[in-house]
Amino acid sequence: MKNKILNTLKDADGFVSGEELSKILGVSRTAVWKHISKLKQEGYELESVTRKGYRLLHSPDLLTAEELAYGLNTEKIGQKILCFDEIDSTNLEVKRQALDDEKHGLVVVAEEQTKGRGRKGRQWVSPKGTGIWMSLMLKPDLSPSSAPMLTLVAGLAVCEAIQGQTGLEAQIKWPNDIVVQKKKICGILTEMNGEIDHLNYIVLGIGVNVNVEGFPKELEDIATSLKIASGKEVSRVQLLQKILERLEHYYRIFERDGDLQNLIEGYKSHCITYNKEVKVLGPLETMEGIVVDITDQGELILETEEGTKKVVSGEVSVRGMYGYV
Ligand code: BT5
Repeated sequence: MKNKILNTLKDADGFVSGEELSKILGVSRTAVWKHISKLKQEGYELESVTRKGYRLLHSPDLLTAEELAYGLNTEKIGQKILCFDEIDSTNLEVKRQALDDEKHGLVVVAEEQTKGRGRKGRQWVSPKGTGIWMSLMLKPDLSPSSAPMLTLVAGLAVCEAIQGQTGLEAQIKWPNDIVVQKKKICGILTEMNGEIDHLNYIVLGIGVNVNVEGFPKELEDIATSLKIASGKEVSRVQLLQKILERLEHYYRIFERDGDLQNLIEGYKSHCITYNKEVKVLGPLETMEGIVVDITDQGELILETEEGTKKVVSGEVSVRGMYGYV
């Protein structure tokens, strides 16, 4: 009911009388008034004027299912959104949801993560109310080997959403960092559940430092937020919606093609690792060279002194970034 009132006021873009609201919703005017008071308590700024009714002046930037659903322009991704005030990790929650056979496109969002994770069990700092900490469940009709490519698909989507929403230039550090002003603003963690030859589902975790104002000492030199970089507060609701919309668009192309053949040029144009001198910490060896190409499977082609090498995964340091000189 409260949401219906909210959506009616948002759609109206002006005053709606108490009488009209009670008619539309089929409840008494006292009930309408009670819901309005509740909305005010939640941080919505509402003006009430005698004989005119109610008008919505400002919505708080809360990551609630209602706020995120209003105006979201996607068909599958985000058609169900679960929001938590606090959670261990949104990736873990998607896995728990999967036990109930959740559908493709489920999105889990939290205001705060107490055990936010990066790759290889590293920590992801996720302070309350200032970031987008979310995970998606995706069920592509593809083989397990295609899973890592989804990190690149998501990177492209986040990069464009950030640029579109803030005007800041965002770049991708292969494979899973989004970088603004040479510092990390977003990390992506892609996990897979499946068997050797069958993919059950993918958990795509995305963490964006939106309005974070400060970082722990050890991250100060490598991390930034959209607020720090632009000097302005950024709407998490609008950015999250944009990310989901761009992601659905690119995901469709990726699922149709089964690889990145139609996305890789766009990816390269944002990729800070492309055409750069890098050091790769692989599982077996460390390599240095220049990234001369990125394949349709998302692998780096590295020109080294010992010849051309293909990099499928690993930690990549780009010269001039994050303290690598
Ligand atoms: C990542 O790992 O960058 C993937 C991060 C994914 C986070 C999202 S949030 C929603 C979802 N739920 C989760 O539990 N995780 C996902 P990696 O490349 O391993 O980078 C981790 C490293 O980034 C850490 O070791 C720190 O050095 C640094 N780091 C930690 N928190 C950060 C932050 N908020 N901003 C920038 N850098 C950070």
